[in-house]
Amino acid sequence: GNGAPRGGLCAGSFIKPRIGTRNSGDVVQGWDAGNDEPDWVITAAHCLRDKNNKDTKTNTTGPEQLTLIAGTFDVAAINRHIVTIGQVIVHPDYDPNTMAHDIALLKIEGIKAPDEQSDFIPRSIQLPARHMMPIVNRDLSRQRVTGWGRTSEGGRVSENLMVADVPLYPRAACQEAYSQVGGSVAPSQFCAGYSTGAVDACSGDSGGPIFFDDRTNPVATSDAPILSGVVSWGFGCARAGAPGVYTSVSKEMTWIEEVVLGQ
Ligand code: 4AZ
Repeated sequence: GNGAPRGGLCAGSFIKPRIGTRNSGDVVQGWDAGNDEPDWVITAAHCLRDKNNKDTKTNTTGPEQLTLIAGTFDVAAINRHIVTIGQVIVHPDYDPNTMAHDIALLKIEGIKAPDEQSDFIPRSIQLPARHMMPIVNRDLSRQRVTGWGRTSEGGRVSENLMVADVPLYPRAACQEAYSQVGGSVAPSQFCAGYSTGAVDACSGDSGGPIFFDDRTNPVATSDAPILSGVVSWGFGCARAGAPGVYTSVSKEMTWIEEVVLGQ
């Protein structure tokens, strides 16, 4: 996660592209949750835009304005990694009005380990392959969202990482619900939550991951966690009929690979 003292609190996910070769010599691309240091952070575009500045050429937060911490569940812990960012890349089609393409990439310059031994080392989460929906063989009734955001609407942000499990919300019902409050849900977004509310992401969780983690699901086949979405927005938090809205990572893979693999 990252905490910017002068701006808002947001979260993010580490990724690392892995380019290798198969026996045949074909180049294959993968997005492994590897042991190597991550190269990039995926977060939300709205975490990096100054709302008071409407000039899209100048309103993006610069790398030097970001404080990014990692390797800890407790944001106040001293044994945390400090991540320096070299480049901030906001999705070119990010629309602050509809929140479409609310996604950004941060190029990692370096990761400084704490002097005190930390409990956790920064690792990356697996991304879906290009054009492949991340939902193959995954349990749609249960995706896991994490963050240090508010623990209730209007409540306080959390010092410790919080976890919530939410089901995919039917697209038509989500579009219908948000059209009534003047919002919209684009094809590059999806909704998750219960129709009765009660479990949700909230402000401060933005930019962080929603992912399939079948390792923690007793009724699913076990596999590596895979990032399915980025926490983006919602009408309040945990309200009935107002699920969380997420940027779909699988729908953004063409752009991500373009940036990260330089294609
Ligand atoms: C926010 O303000 C925000 N209930 C993030 C997620 C949700 C609502 C608001 C989802 O960043």
